[in-house]
Amino acid sequence: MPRSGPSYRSTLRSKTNKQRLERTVAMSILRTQSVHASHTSVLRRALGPGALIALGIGAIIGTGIFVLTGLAAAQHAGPALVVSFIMAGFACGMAGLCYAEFAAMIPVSGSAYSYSYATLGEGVAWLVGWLLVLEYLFAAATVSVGWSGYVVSLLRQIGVHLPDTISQSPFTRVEGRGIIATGAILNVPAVLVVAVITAMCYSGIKQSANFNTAVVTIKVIVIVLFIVFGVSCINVANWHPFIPPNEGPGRYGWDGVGQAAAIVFFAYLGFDAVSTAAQEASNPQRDMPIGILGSLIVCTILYIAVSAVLTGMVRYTELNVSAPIAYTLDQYPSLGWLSFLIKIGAVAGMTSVILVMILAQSRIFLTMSQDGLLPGAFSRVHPNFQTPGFSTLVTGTVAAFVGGLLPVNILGELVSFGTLTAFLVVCIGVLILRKTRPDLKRPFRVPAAPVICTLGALSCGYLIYMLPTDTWIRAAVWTLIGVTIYSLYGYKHSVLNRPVVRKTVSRG
Ligand code: ALA
Repeated sequence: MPRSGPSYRSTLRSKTNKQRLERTVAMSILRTQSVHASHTSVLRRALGPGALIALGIGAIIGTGIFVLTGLAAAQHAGPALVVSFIMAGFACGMAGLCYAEFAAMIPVSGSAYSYSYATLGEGVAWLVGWLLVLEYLFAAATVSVGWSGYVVSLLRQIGVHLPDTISQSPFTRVEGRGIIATGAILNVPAVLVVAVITAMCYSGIKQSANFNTAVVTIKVIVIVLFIVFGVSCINVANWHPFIPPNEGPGRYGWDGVGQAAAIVFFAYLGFDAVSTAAQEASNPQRDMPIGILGSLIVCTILYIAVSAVLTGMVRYTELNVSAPIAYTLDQYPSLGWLSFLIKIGAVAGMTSVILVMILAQSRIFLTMSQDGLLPGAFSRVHPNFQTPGFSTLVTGTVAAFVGGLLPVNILGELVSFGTLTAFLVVCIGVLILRKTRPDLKRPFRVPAAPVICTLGALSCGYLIYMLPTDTWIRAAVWTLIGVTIYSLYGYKHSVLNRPVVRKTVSRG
């Protein structure tokens, strides 16, 4: 083939153009946002340290402790469920410290999305933002299904029977048969709870926070009552063998303890939602670390105590039920009164989880829209309520739709995948920013950062690895959809693409 002449030159030119285009695309995906590009707060600053800790506890205690503990103990860890809670709490503690450093330094509503934008570039930031939808929006939907289950059973206890056709998911996943129709039409209670909470989030952060604080008080009191009254019923024989011998992949032994840790990780999820309230905190530099770490510490202590008492009160093999704490209390006639209260506490707990998840998701959408990666409507703020109205309505509508149609087992693990990925990126992000911008004012610093951040990243990586393979496949499909949206919309509309902004873009 001749290496000169017009056709060779044209091939060469088109090759050079292609390389230039590839370079431009790579540079655009890697472009970082200045850490000073924090958006001026358009929301009401109404939250002090107490409200922020309550917000964290509101998002954390819910389905995980009231529903998933039983399955994790009965099928995976046995009495060593306590160890699984410590393992998951350790991963979250490391990530929580990293979130605290970022949230005090960059107090914006975008959470892990904004931190990635400042450190790892727009492409990673978009992906993290997209995966956060799995965490917040899907968690709100997942928990609404759990809420519906508890409310239906409570109503039944007082003589009100809701037909399955309007209180169950129309679809479910059956091992070996895939997703099948159940004959139900819609999970109406799940849709209703999301609709009511969305209306509350739409109409003001102060009301939402007050409601959350009241609900959190109820659920914490109920859990403390369980621990206090349950301790006297512990039979230490139930703790033997502490780690039952392995019976196959993920079933008891250390393998099972790890698998249970990946499952109960869901119970911790939500402390990071505090960081999305940074623009509504009265003094974010001081109060963000207090809110994030305070709520995490309170919940870790409660979880470890609950799992020890639970597995001490009954044999772990009996715990494979949907309401393990209420079931355990039912085995002790003298504690029957507490069983009803536990159900009330569980409903209260799940209500506040849905509330904080909807608040958090709408703030992430708001920030992504302010950056140009989502349409402008998402950053519209309601003139009277000072809440991101459109984002809240979209979040609530999609969550209600998903919660009304799909069962928990299709949604739950995806939520953990999205969250763990965000945590992993935040842990790495702290180390990167310490290197690239050591000069930045850090009101809170992760102690022994290289050790803590590396341990945080490794433990989150381990928990991702422990998630089932089909979750990986579904997450890959979700990521692919995200990449497509970014290439068709975000990439072109990014604020960093606008000439006037480009001048101010720097590495910090
Ligand atoms: N941590 C929250 C719960 O357990 C998501 O419901």
